[in-house]
Amino acid sequence: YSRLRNKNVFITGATSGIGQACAYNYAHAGANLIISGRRTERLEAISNDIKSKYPSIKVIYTELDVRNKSQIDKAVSALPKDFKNVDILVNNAGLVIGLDKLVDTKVEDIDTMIDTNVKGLVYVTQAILPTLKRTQGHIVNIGSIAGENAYPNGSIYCASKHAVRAITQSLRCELIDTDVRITEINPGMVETEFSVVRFRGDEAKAKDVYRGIEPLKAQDIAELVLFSTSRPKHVEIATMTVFPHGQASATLTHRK
Ligand code: NDP
Ligand code: 8X3
Repeated sequence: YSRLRNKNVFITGATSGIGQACAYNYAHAGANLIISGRRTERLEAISNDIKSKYPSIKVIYTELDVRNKSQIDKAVSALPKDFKNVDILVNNAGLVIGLDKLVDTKVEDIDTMIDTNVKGLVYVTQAILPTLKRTQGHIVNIGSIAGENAYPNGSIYCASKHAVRAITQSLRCELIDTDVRITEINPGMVETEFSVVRFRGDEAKAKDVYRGIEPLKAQDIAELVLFSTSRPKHVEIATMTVFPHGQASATLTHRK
């Protein structure tokens, strides 16, 4: 990972799960960090912890709701001088709410998923892409197996991740004559706060998602994010799909 040393990495949704694991892994590799999310107390705690563990790197945090375009534009233009040249953008912020049939899905849940997973990713990308063109940068979009397969009671989340896939592919075409690379990583089951959010805080229901299977850990995905962004300039990893052993599609699992 020596190519990552002194790079500036901007991570959305770094307060938990995959985004948080990416932050620690990039710090370990000697990259500087701009971590973001809505829960500032967590951002503060994580950035203090990273600073104490990795005193040679620079870390700042910025409160960011990816649904809020003007907040994003302000945060990006207010980046301090040392952090202005973002080299790597990890579009990780995302969520699922509920496991409901299409007809029963509440309007506010539809809006939350589409606004966060699709529009938020687009807004952040629009704000940072001009910089990435200057820095010969890299975008990593965290998609999902739900962007490759669709499953019952997941229509809106699946649609949002199919959109991430389409946006990634369109952008790769648009960026072909630039030095910006773009990678999509599509995980299967990863045990994070994802299912707790899906089931509105019901920890037992969330735990049951991973019954009889050893799920992926946030660390497993962070390793792929670092791998994909540390290849030589001529190597562009387009898509990585990754399952825990025992999962073969969004719906096919073998539980022991
Ligand atoms: P977590 O719930 O642990 O983390 C989600 C992160 O997204 C949090 O840091 C949260 O921060 C942030 N987030 C949510 N909404 C917003 C918002 N409006 N603005 C800014 N940040 C937001 O889940 P994961 O780590 O698992 O999820 C990360 C990504 O991985 C998501 O895109 C998810 O769809 C994807 N994924 C997850 C899988 C899994 O099985 N866990 C499988 C496939 C893909 P905060 O609340 O502080 O804003
Ligand atoms: C998370 C994977 O299958 O729970 O993106 O939707 S799934």
